[in-house]
Parts: sequence; C-alpha cells; structure tokens
Amino acid sequence: MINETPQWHALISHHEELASTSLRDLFSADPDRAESLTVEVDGLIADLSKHLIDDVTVDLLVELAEAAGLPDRIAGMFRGDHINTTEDRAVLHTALRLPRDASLEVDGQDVIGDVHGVLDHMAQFAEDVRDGTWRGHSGERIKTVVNIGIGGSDLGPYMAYRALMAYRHESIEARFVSNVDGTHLHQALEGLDPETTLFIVASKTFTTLETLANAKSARAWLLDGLGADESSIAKHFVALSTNAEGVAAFGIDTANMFEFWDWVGGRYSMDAAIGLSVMVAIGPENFHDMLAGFHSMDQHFRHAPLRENLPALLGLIGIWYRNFFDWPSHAVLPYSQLLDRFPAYLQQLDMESNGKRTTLGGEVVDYETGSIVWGEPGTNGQHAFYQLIHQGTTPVPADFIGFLSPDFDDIDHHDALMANLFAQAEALAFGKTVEELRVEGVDESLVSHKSFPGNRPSTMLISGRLTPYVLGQLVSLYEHRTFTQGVVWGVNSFDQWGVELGKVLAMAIIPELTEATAPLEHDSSTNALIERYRKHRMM
Ligand code: G6Q
Repeated sequence: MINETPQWHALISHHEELASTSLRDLFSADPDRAESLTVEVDGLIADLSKHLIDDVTVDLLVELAEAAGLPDRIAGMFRGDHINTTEDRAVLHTALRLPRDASLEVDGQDVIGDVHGVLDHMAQFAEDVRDGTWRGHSGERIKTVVNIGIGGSDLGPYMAYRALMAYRHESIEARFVSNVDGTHLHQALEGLDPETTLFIVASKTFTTLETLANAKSARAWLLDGLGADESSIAKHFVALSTNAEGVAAFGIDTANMFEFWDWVGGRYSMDAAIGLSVMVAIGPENFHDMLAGFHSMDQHFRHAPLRENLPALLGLIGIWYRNFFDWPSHAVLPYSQLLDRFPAYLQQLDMESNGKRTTLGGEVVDYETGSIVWGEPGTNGQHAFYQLIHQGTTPVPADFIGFLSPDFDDIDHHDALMANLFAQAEALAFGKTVEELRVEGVDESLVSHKSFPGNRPSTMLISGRLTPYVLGQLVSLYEHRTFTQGVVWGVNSFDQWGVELGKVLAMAIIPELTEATAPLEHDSSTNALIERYRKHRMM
C-alpha cells in the first residue's frame, strides 16, 4: 500500500521537520514566494504560497504521485481503459468535452461521434424550446423547465444553472426537484402553469426511487392540470438516461430521450445529457463554451508535468494535510453568490469518489482517505463558521475562489467583496500574535482570546469573471484533483457501493410501513421506530 513506500516515509520525516515552521517563517525566508508558488492555467490563477509547503514538500509529493503511478493512470483514464474496475467500465467524462474533430474509439464505440450526436440533439431541442418552436400540448410556449433528478443527476446542473444565472434566457426559468420528500415537488410546482411547464426526468439508470416517485407525481399533476390524456405527455416530458427501456416503460417517447453512456459516472455527468436544463437556460453556444473550459483544464491535466500540474498539485497538497497533518476537513469558500451550490456539488464529487476504505486490490487501508468537504459563499460564512476556521483547535485547509469582475454591474459592492476575500486568507495565514495585541494595548485578560494562531493554509483561486468557460475550468480542476487523490490512496474514485445498503433497506421498509401487521425483524430500535410511525399513520 502507498503508506509502505519510501516516498510516504520521506513525507513523514519532512512533516516532522516542517511542523515547527510557520507561514510567517516561510514568507520571511522567501519574500518572493507568492510569485514562485503561483500557477496560471489558461487565465485561472492559483496562489499556493499560503500553504505549509516548500520546494522539498512539492518534490516529495510529486515523487509520491509518481510512486502511485499517477502519470500512467491519467493516460489510462483519457485512453478509455476500464479504470473503474469494480464495475468494469471506462471513465470517460473527459470525452464529453473533446472537440468534434477529435477521435476516440473505446470498446468498439465511436465515442466522439456519439457524444456530438447527442450534443447536437440537445442543441436542437434547447433552441426549439428557447425560440418557441417547441410548444406545450395546448400550443403555449414553455416558460419553466423542471429538472427531476437526484445526486449526480441534480447537483451538477443545479449548481451550473445558478452559477450561470447571468447568461440565462430571460423568459425561461429552471427549477430542480430531487428529494423524495413531497414538499420538494410541492414547492417546485408552486405557481406553475402545466400548459407552460416542461419536465426533464434525469436519471442515468431510470430506476431511482426518488426520481421515479417525483416524475410520477409530476405526470399526475400535469394530466390533471391540462385535463388531457396521455398523448399530452410527449410535449411536456423528456428524459435523460442510459436506459431506453425504462424511459419507454415510464411512457416517455424515446425520441424525446437524450442518451449518455455507462462510462459517464453520475457525479461526472453535468456536461453530458444531464446538463440539458442548463443548455436550455443558457443556450447551446454558452454550453459549448463551458465544455471548452472543461477541455482546456483536461488538456492541462493530461499533459503538464506534475510539478506544474494544478489539479495534481491541489490533490497532493490535500493529501499532505489529510495524511501527514491529520486534518480531516476541507473548506471551499467561493466569494461569489452565484457559486452558492458549488460546495455542495464538490461535496458529492469528492466524498462519493474518495470516501472509500478498500484499495483497488481489495485490501482495507490503514491510512486515512477522503476529506469532509464543506463550505458556503463568502462573506456569509464569515459571519457563521469562520470562527472555527480561525481559532478552532483543528485547522481546516480552505480554497478561496474569487473573480476580478462582478457578475452584474448595477450594484457596485465588488471592492468590499474582494477586500474580504483577501483579508480572510491573510488573517488565516498570519494570524495575530499575543505580542502584537500587547503593543496595541489590548487588556491583558483578553489577549489570549483575541490572538489568532495563524498558520492556517489556503489556496487562492482567481479568475477574471464567472463565465461558462471559467465554470468548466473550475469543475474540471476539481474532478482531476479528486482523481489525483484517489490514485494516491489507491481507491476506485468511480464507484459508490456505500450508497447501496441504505437503498436496499429502505425498499424493504416501505411495505412494512403500510401493512400494519407485517412482522418486523429489524433490531429493537428500528422495530420501535417503525411501530411508532405505523400507529401514527393509522390515526
Ligand atoms: C453519482 C451517484 C449518484 C447518482 C444518483 C442518481 O455518481 O451514482 O448520486 O447520480 O443516485 O442516479 P440516477 O441518475 O441513476 O437516477
């Protein structure tokens, strides 16, 4: 396992040497550190200087990645090798953003031809909805698109729709329903007119309980509202799926199905057909700009040497903190209101990919894997949880994300936003010492309360403006950061068996809730909870 390699042990020794060095020391030893530790990739700037690293750290981390075989694994992923070994699948989300003139054949499939065929189908449909060619059953234009999906079939498009609000069609709104809690669909349908509503049922497998329950209720709402027969469904329901049979069985014409393939993982599918709601909202051209941003970062990850490779460096620095400092969590703090769902999106990307305890070879690891990913946009988070990041007992490495230009020009708060962004990273890194507080004449009884330890590391990601292209770069950056960590930890970042057990148990419990006399054979706690619910249900 990776923790038995000399490269891992070299990092343990290096950590012991560096443990007593502070960011203040590192900056005074090398005043040009910000310059030498800033990486630029196609206009995206990453300042890595506020990390507890020096040149030796980077060398050792790169050696660790090489020992884990990262370069070969990158090549294998892009080539279409079946690196998702537990499901025997290729992992080719990077092919979803290859240009039309590229070529890639995997397992006998012309991947590029198929990808662009579906993109063209999506573009035609999106244009038709946007310009009113596609109309509802009664001839009305579509005003609201409701995406029904969950997990990977929800978080990506929802995040991107919110992030790209500035590019949205002025008279088409998108809403997103994921939770099986009926309240979610209830809220999403509030104020909607069935005649102007289009449902996009997004489900890779088309078997997901939540999505099928929401889609069935949405269909009933539509038919009831239109007072029409099943033939009206064709104008108000389309599907995004790999399962044509399931789509047809639900009653959606497969001509209105946008296909993708088993080599696209759910959490990696926002730029496959699962992005249809986003394409309808922002238009095919902007969607293609987003794909170009993804592709640009893909190319960088595929070809840049590891020492200059931004996704790899971010992944390795994350491993440095997770495994050698033993810091379990990672905050993502976008200074952009439009990225309010970005941390939630990354939470799935990272935690579902690398929250694993078994290596590819089937051994249970004896080192930490996966981080707890969380965050909120700044400045809101500053008034909520930053206290713990500044003065709590366990440091939380953070990614700050900011943009030089605001999204909208009518309200000018951008200097205040950016000042807060820069100030937080500065305060975390350098803190405030007891001596500084005494010089300022702070009352002795408050000195220890007011002192900040500093030495809390962060990445600062800066770009010009949050465009579709830049969003593509950012998502791809994090996808490959996640991949890098999965490779070093030796886990399969592309399966999610841990989600299964709860699903299976829920399916067993559903009939037990409705049949008051069904025998219960769970543990005493679960039995008592079911009994209590059954009694309440019968009242
Ligand atoms: C993502 C996961 C999971 C999945 C949902 C929805 O990588 O596999 O979040 O996206 O369970 O699945 P369907 O798209 O099949 O409904």
